[in-house]
Amino acid sequence: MQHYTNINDLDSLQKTVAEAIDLKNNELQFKTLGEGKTICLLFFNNSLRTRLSTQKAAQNLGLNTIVMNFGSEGWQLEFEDGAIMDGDKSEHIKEAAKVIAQYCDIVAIRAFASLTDKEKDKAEIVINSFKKYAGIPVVNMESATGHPLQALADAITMEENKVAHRPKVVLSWAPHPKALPQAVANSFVEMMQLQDADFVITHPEGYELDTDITKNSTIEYNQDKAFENADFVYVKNWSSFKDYGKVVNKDKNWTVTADKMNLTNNAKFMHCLPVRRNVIVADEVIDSENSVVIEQANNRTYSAQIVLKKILESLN
Ligand code: SN0
Repeated sequence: MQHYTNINDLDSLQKTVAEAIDLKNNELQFKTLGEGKTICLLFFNNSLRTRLSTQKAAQNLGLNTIVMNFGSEGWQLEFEDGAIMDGDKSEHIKEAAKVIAQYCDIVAIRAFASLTDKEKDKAEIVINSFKKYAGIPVVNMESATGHPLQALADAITMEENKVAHRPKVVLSWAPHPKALPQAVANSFVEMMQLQDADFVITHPEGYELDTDITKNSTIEYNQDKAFENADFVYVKNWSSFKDYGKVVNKDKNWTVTADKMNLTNNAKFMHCLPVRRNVIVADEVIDSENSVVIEQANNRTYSAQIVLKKILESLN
């Protein structure tokens, strides 16, 4: 595998999940694979799990890691071709990417959606510019439209908690005070499209995700109905795609409570974290035995490690 910027970069999701679980059982089995090689982790936005788990994953493979909080410490980058750089942008991506590529063998990038310019976000300017100019493997640590390392960790977590029958999996929107990206939800949808499951997306009207991503996935506007018989409930807020980046509804009735979970088939509660308690989910649910959020976060290490392993194998 050359780059990992989308879940579909994996040749087989099911095989990769099995390999990740095998790694988890013996995480140092490839501890010399990355010897003498370096990964740069560039953060244009905040992080807890992504930063620590990706660094841990790299370390388990013997890779050296350089972390940079580019958003607060780097020069402001210009991405437009032919720009007259007389404003606040100090450096062009053409130089920055080529320079960074001289210091490392893999570059991993976190650059959230602007939520102001739909076309630019959809074009994945940051990730694609690094792909174009750096000439080394690029890993997506949450871009404008996707968070494929999270989706792979979610697939691992679902495999570990699987039920005997074909599962019903619900992706539910929940309220949030701020406008958040659609990236986590998008990658979860793309991952679910590779699974054998009864998959339902539920959100209030106006929160439809990009139809280029959801394609013919089932949408149910009644959250209670969607939750009926669910085996997994994946909860996430996102801002409107249609009314791009706007918060068009903060309806408290969408908060996931014990009453809502009682509609399900004893479903596992999932969330990528960080989560706003008692806004997205009631304490009684996230603190319950059915909550697998801490396992999801643990699986971020093995999701990153299997991806880095595949990239390293293609370099060697
Ligand atoms: C990010 C998002 O894409 O929704 C990262 C999730 C992995 N989440 C947030 O920015 C939450 C911020 C907040 O204030 O709750």
